[in-house]
Amino acid sequence: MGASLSGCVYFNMMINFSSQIEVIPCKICGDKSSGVHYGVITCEGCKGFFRRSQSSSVQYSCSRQSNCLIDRASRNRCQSCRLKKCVAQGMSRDAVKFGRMSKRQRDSLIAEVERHRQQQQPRVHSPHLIQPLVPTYSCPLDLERPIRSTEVHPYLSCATGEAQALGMAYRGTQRSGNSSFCLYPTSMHIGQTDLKIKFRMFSEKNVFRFRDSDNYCVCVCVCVCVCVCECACVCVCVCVEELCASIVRSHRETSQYRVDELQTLRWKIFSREEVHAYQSKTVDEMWQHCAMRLTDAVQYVVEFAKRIPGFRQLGQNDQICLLKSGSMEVVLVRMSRLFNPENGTVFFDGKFAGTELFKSLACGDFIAAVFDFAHSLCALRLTEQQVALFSALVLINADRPCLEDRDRVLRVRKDMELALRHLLHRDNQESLLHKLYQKVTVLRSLCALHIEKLRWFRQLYPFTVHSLFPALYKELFGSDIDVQSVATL
Ligand code: HC3
Repeated sequence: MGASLSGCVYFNMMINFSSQIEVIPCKICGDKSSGVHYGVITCEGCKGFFRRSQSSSVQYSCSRQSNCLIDRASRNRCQSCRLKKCVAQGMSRDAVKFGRMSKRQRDSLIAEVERHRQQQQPRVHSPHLIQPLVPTYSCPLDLERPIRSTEVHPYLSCATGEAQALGMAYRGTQRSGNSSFCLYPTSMHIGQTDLKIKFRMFSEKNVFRFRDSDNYCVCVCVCVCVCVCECACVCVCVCVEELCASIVRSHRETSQYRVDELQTLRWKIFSREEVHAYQSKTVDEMWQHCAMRLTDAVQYVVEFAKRIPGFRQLGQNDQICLLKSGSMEVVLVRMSRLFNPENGTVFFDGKFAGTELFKSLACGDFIAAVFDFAHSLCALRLTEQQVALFSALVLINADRPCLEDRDRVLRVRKDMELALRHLLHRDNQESLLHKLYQKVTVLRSLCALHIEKLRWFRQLYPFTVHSLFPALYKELFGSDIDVQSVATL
């Protein structure tokens, strides 16, 4: 698995590259780079220079020995040597896009970015005790604003008075006005492995806020807890409300469509003629079309994953493993948001479509099963928050066989479970949890069936898959070794 993961160029790119390539200085002059241009990491200046040099009217010559130093200060002194260096570094007019770099170039670039990433791992300035232990959450508050004690967290004002007096039951929720707040002990509390806590006493003084390496705000409370065994122990807690809010925000920001907007579009249904046009496509045309739509949807899921608290802190191979095995499942969860159970249609290509529109895919059983699933998930009438947390739970799955650091994934997974349980508790819908876990099993079999269909299609149309399918789609579903490990989950 490891070897094949290192070939996950597009995942790597999506996860890391956009932000990280620029940490590598321009290969020509050493100035700050702005990305990969003509196949090489360069600054804007060298990019423009190379573009101009490609005009047929341009001829440069060196007045020295053709070995001029090219750096930021001297780069304009000798155009001939600058161009020579561009070419020597591999710049080429044909390699306009990163995607067109050779595999060797891409691999060495990935390795280089990884080297830089490791060299530039930020130093932790937070309290030694807490920082290595707590997961990181994006904070819904404005981080630039100084935090006044009364607004740190509303639960604190309760905690010092009411809650302290009454004690706060484990998993108990403190309600104040419309909002409820709950501190969950994470698995990282100190000196106690049993989490059966009866009361927890905390005060404002014990709340620490700091920024993690991703500049997220982390809110941690160190508090004295009284366990069921009546011993007092010190716990490190994170605010589960913050965790929920962060996941919901990630979901909102990465949803292709807003549910409320789609409600108003329900009348937009494909006409008979339009459906016929889809049905008249050849099998491979329709597969190619759907593969592209599906790939678009997956890209949003990748973005969602990257914003799940704790996901980016996993090893890169594990991030990729989770995405490879879980992104299709999340697409199917998301599909329920765009599904109209009244007429069994899904929002696809700008209008609502029934199963018949996908007829030319020639895998009616799969499409019917996917629609059935959407129907059954819709029947649970999940809120957007619940969909968000369920999606995170589907993705952060410590049972995926390809994982390298299962324990680390498990810790993030536990946070997702806590968050979902907390939300359902708050919504007074705890009975949903079991139903959602049942859906996970259905998702797995749907994805296995999807892979089976792709194998069948690839036998019939190897060229279409090889040459016309999006690279990301192939990386996700196409490699037999990886696919088998996904399919046998
Ligand atoms: C219909 C679809 C699955 C659902 C996809 C949804 C509706 C999911 C929610 C996203 O926000 C938007 C979206 C976009 C694309 C939709 C997919 C297109 C095709 C796929 C079918 C299950 C067919 C699978 C295609 C195949 C066999 C080529 O991989």
